[in-house]
This record gives sequence, structure tokens and C-alpha cells, in this order.
Amino acid sequence: MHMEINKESDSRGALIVLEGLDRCGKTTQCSRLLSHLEELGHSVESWRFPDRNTGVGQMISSYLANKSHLDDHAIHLLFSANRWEKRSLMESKLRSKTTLIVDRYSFSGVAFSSAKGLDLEWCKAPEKGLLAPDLVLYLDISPEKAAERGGYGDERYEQLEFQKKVAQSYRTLCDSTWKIIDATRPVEDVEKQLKQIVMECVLTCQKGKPLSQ
Ligand code: T5A
Ligand code: NA
Repeated sequence: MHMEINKESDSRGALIVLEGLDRCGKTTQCSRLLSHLEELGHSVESWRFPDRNTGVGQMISSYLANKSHLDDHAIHLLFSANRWEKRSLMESKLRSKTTLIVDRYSFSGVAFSSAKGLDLEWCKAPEKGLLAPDLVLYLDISPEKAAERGGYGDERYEQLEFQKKVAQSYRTLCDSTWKIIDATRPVEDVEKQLKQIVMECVLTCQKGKPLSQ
């Protein structure tokens, strides 16, 4: 259960999260949504996790590039810490009416770590208290099709067998509030669908939907 942390009627920005397997097209769509909202005159920023610019983010980046080894639990907590170090900035942006389009969030943390076999509830615990998204857009693609896109690089999780397990974890996490988008459609089709859903959410938050955590 999420807890409301502001009064109704405070106008604010929306917290919009894109999730999915590696290569599902999140980054492509985040930048298109950013341009679209900017053109309409909205205050909006595009964020991503991991945020590789912080000290914690650099440790994560080196781990993903296979340049360092870390215990599965330790890297899980670093991914979570990387969100916690941005939490207060996130809240102040939303309260100052800036919408955030976020490429991966807590669900990635839980989906990828639990796909390694870590206990699901243990994985969820450090995410408690982070801000709850107003909208989760899941870009749905099979691991096989995702693998065909431009080919996987050298990053640690970019392997078909592992991505199959991640897809299974996402199915466990997904609830009826998520919007499932067919990510195998052409870029413009996906974009069109996302814009519509996103605009609705932005307006609801503008009208003062309570912020929750
Ligand atoms: N991770 C992350 C955790 O384990 N725990 C956590 O808490 C978090 C936050 C880094 C890794 O870290 C893991 C998950 C990841 O494995 P990342 O840096 O965000 O995550 O890397 P990815 O999400 O894998 O980024 P990718 O660039 O691989 O995927 P995107 O952003 O989903 O896809 P995008 O837009 O770059 O597109 C990929 C390719 O497909 C084409 C694009 O042109 C591009 O070539 N494409 C399409 N082709 C056909 N049709 C479409 N509709 C297309 N859309 C895009
Ligand atoms: Na990406």
C-alpha cells in the first residue's frame, strides 16, 4: 500500500516510469516524450536509472561493464541507493511542477535481482519509501526479439537466457495499473500510444493528484 504525502489539490509534475527488457526501446521513447511535452510548453525532464554520474552510479557502471565483481546482494543495494540519493531532488522537482520521464526505476531493481534468484521480498524492501510512480509504462517485447535489435553489447545482463528470467520476474511484478505497450510495433506507433497515456497522467497530476510513496 502506498502512503499519500501531500494534500489533494496541490498541482505538481507527474512521475512517469518506463520499464522493460534491455533493448525494448525505452531510451528512444523517453527522448520522444521529452520533446513532445517540451513542445507543449510543459516543464519536463528526462531521468534514468542507474544514474551513472554519481559515485554510487560509477560503481554500478563498472559492475555492468564487467570491470568489477560484486556480491548480488551488494549490487542490488547499490542500485537502490542510487535511487535514494535522487529521492529528495525528485520530490522537489515534482512539487515544483516538473514532470519526470524516468528510464527504469524500482521495478528494474527488483526484476533483475530476483531473476538471479534473490528472494523477492528481500529485493523489494530497500525500495520502500521511494516515491511511487504515477504511471508505469511497460514496453513489452520477447527476449528473442529484443536480442535481434542492434545486437547486445558487452554489458553484464545482455544475455538471452538471463533476459528470459527477467521477463518472468516482470510478469510477477506487473499489476493492473501498469500500461502494457506492444514494443515490437514501429517506433512512431509506440510513440503515439505513449503520448496519449502520458498526457492523461500529466493532466491528472496537474489537477492535484496526491503524491505518494
Ligand atoms: N538494472 C537497472 C538493474 O539490474 N537494477 C536496477 O535497479 C536498474 C535501474 C542498465 C542495466 O542495469 C539493470 C538493467 C540493465 O540491464 P540501461 O543502461 O538502462 O540499464 O540499459 P538498457 O535499458 O538495456 O538500455 P538499452 O539501450 O539496451 O535499451 P532501451 O533503452 O530499452 O532501448 P533503446 O531505445 O536504446 O533501443 C535499442 C535499439 O532498438 C532500436 C533502437 O534504434 C536501438 O537500436 N529500437 C527499435 N527498433 C525497432 N522498433 C522499435 N519500436 C524500436 N525502438 C527502439
Ligand atoms: Na537504454
